[in-house]
Amino acid sequence: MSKTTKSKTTKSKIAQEWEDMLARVECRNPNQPEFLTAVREVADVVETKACKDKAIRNQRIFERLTEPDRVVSFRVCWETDKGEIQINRGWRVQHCGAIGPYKGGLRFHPSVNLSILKFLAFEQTFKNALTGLPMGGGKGGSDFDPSGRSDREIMRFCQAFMTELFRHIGPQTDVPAGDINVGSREIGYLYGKYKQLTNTFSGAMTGKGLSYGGAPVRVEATGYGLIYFVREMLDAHLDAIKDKTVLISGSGNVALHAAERAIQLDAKVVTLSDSTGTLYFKDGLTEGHIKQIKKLKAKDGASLEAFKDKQGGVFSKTKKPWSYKADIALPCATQNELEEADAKQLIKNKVKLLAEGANMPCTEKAQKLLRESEVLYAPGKASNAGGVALSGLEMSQNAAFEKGDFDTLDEQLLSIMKSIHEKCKLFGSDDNQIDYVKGANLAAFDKVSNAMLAFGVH
Ligand code: NDP
Ligand code: 2IT
Repeated sequence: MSKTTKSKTTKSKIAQEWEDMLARVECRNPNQPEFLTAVREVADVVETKACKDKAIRNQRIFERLTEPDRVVSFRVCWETDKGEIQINRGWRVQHCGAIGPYKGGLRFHPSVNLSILKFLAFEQTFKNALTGLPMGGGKGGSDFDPSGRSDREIMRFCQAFMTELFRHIGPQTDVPAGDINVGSREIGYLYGKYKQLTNTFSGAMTGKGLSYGGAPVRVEATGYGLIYFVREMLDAHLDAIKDKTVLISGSGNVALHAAERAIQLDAKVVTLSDSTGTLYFKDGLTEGHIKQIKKLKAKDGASLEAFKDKQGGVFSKTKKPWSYKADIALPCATQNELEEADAKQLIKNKVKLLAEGANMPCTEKAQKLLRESEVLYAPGKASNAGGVALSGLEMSQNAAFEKGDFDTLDEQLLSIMKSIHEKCKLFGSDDNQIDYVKGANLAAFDKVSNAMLAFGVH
């Protein structure tokens, strides 16, 4: 056999093994579309490295990463104000502890299931690696629907949830934080119960209130970090955020703080949305509007439609933000909220940049279209890493028994977002173009796989 034929045969055997591995992952995880989509995105990017690098290939590092270290599922039983018994399901997915304690948020939403939490935990492992801080990946939550629930009911649910979760977490083991429908109030109830059950006061959770160990800027960090990342992307392409028109979806923690920072940097934010529809302001929202919307949203279940100061603004129950013309699109609500047709519309409207504030907001088909177009596209694991980065700084603060100040932490956040952009550039540059999906996934995989190789087989 000639040398070339031999190397071709070897190559195709390796490619076949990779395909078989992906088929096994699909087989082992039936009915988990979100998880499989997240795996496919990383697999596509790291395939060459994972196949070429003998140690990574022989040690089956990528396949190991498709199986969470541990998944805990538990019953959450609680009582409504009327004394009715409610039963929900709670989970914690401890995905990968190779580079630090498991770290990631908790989500309370009726749509939560194991596929969604496994995708979020998988993504979190790579996102956390990009921050440069020693944090592994995890995610948890419940199918509990908080809408329409009283404050006391939320408290009882959080306490019941922590009564089971507390035995699986700890400052050196697993450090949960917030995500959809888990904000400052819920973290307070959860952490209070943890503290009581363990008789400790430690950094076992982040996103804590400032009076009990929380870090300034944690609340703002995901949205602010997203805008810092967008600024780096524009800067790398000789452009700037000033005067850019911006579409934002969602009106929660990430969306409102992204809007706030963008407005402060003289961009024109024209949309926000929620599960009831989209609010459009042709001349741009002001910081005053954002303040009012924050107040409105703090009221349980309030829809954006109830936002009264609509001079110059319109609310549509049917339109998505992506139907409007703009330079920048920032999906900040939830997974799969931006579909193929939306991506087509954005491309047709000549959007310049799309950066994900939410986790996996673009469907697989939408992502493909965007990556094939001229649009600068940043995946969430890079562009929304500011939140967990600040969580990492909160963990350091707690471990050192210290308290950070707003300006210093904001500077640190900026510097972490810049360093993530640098990693994307380093690992994702082709012909002077930055492929952010390639850069983010390769940089993160490089770090996680190195650690896993060091530990040997387990
Ligand atoms: P919030 O609960 O504060 O806000 C979520 C927003 O998204 C709300 O406006 C909500 O509308 C909307 N939304 C949620 N689910 C749906 C749905 N199924 N359809 C339409 N709209 C929906 O959550 P966050 O802002 O914290 O999180 C938003 C996204 O950002 C999530 O993907 C999260 O994983 C991601 N993320 C969050 C981080 C954080 O630090 N909080 C860090 C990194 C990423 P409504 O109120 O009507 O339900
Ligand atoms: O998706 C995310 O990065 C978060 N919800 C934040 C996680 C954290 O631990 O701060």
